[in-house]
Amino acid sequence: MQRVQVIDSHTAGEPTRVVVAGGPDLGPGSVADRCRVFAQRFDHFRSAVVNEPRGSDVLVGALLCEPADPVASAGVIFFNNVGTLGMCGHGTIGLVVTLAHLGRISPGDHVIETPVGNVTATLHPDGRVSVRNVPSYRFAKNVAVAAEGYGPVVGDVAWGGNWFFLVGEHRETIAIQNVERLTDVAWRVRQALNMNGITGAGGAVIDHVEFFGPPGDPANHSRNFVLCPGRAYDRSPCGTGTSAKLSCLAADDKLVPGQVWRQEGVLGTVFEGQYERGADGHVIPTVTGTAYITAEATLLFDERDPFAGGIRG
Ligand code: PYC
Repeated sequence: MQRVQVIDSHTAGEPTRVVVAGGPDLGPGSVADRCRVFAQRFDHFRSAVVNEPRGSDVLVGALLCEPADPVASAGVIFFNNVGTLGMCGHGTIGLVVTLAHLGRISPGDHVIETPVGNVTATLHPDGRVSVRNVPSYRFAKNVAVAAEGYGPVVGDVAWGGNWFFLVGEHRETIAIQNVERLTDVAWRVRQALNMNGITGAGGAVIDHVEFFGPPGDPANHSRNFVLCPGRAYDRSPCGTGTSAKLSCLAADDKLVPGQVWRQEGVLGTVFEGQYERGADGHVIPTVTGTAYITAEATLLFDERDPFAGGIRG
């Protein structure tokens, strides 16, 4: 019987499950190196932690690791129902609140090593967390794609720690009552991108699709719907998706450095974003949100259980 200790939380409605003990030995190397080992050799562990019957499609896992970079106080590998993620904004907020819950960190700045670079998380005295993300940028503007059964869609391709296709003009209503249709449309867009060879830099697969619409609350600037790689939608405004959005706003001169962008997600929860200018036309986004602990648990993987490795779609 394998025992895996986890702490669950949600950030603006989106769940994170941090593996704090019982994870696989990934050997030496950077977190990026160990993420490759995790993806190649421990996919059953990924699936066992986040998929049914112990989890669900929406759950994002976070494997806490020793950092290789001496400036970092923790390392993390994020994963979901279908694979690993580069970075995860809501997950980093959940991780920081988890580490505070365990008494391992105090308010202040904490460097966290991720597979796509270091991020700095600030735990504020009131419990909010700001994540200074990896450099983000718009890769391509106004890219047209024909989604099967839907028609042409125009969007921007941007990096915010994961690859996004951001659609501002469409005929959809961004509302929780409409998530099944939004999921269907966004999935068609994603398939069309992939089938037409539309990628991020270096041929990277665009695996997140983001639709924007007017906010429900006039105090905010926009509402989004984000479809994640495994066809689950993000219940939060998506930290890496908000970072990608900030890079597009900066590229269009619609937001100046330090100006706050209040991004609502489909549930109406909010991340506050702002950016600094980085090198090579990139921006350094900072995204702020709140997470709450929902469970402390020990997962049991019984070798006799046919679903010990989770139910894979
Ligand atoms: O908050 O960056 C994020 C995220 C990515 C996938 C789900 N949430």
